[in-house]
Amino acid sequence: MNATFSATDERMMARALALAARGLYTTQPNPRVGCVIADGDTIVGEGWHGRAGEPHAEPIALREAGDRARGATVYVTLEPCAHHGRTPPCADALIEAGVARVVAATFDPNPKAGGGLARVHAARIDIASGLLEDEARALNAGFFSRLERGRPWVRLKIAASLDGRTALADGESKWITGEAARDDVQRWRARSSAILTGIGTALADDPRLSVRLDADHVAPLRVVLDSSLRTPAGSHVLDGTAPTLIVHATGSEPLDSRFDRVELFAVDGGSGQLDLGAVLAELARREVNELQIEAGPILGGAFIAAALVDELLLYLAPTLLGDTAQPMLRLPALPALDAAARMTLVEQSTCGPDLRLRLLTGHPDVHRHR
Ligand code: AOF
Ligand code: ZN
Repeated sequence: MNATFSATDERMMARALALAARGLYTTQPNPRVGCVIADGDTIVGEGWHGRAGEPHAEPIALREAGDRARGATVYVTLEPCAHHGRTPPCADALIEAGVARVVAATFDPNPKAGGGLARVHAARIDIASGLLEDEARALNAGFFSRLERGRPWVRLKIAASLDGRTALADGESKWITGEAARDDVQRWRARSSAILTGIGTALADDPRLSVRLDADHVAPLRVVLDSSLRTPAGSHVLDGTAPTLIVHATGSEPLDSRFDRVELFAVDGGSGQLDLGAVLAELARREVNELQIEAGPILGGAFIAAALVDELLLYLAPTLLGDTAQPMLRLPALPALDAAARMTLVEQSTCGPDLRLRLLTGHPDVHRHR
């Protein structure tokens, strides 16, 4: 739709996006959605979706607006839903409230919920869409990825020295980056639907893959790729303190009670390498929107080589570990320099003494926001 938007429209939608972002850590598996109801330049109601099962953004804003919703403009960061899901259809609530115009930043890719704009339009209410669409999609990159591509948005987190080394030759890697960077990682974990690691890291570090953050959040699914089920008894990931999925190769079946408190899933792994596409498809089926990979150079390299990484979250510590230390990623040799894929640097900041870079492997225009 090629609608034209005023400066007020833009300001209101920017506000709706800021409200939507308040659900960053809590809406899983739902998208983060914000809504502003305005009478001209005056905001009369605001709302955002907080948690699946709780009200959507629109009814919250409508409640605040009360009678002032009649004849007003509704700005919503995702097309209003037209379905009876965990809550009644927002499109119907907007029609009933007698609003004059509904502006959506973007369409809802969920086939079960979408179609609300058309329904509103059929009730002779003005509609428009596409305002701050890139920003709205970026905020829910995982939700769109899951519904449009059938796989999560994949973020690979790496902490390395300035010379790109992630551990000493003997495997020691605690701690290359500082506390501020490690706290920052917790926030990226908290917004993720799942955190994935490999058996190498599980054996070497016994990670918890949990979120240690004061802010309210939905605990991410812990995922370990463990082809031949070598995760040792007593590992943190087997402790049952968070939902956990151990992915193994078809044919290697558990014979003991180590895995009693977790779920198991088998994928093809004939050549000793699990089918990563099948892993991602299964995670999408489990409504994983954003997946954060925190793994060693072999598994990280395999995801990169398979072109399954969307975003690189890279922390660089101002230190040098030298060429006997372990590399950032194991990748197949390149035939020539110009065969190396270029990424797009979208953000650079510091975390205490360390540098944080965010890079996208794909479409730079679509996902430039956090
Ligand atoms: C909206 N406003 O604030 C959100 C929407 O299971 P339910 O009922 O919560 O529905 C979830 C679906 O509704 C979700 O997958 C997405 O398509 C849409 N989310 N829609 O109108 C909102 N969060
Ligand atoms: Zn809704």
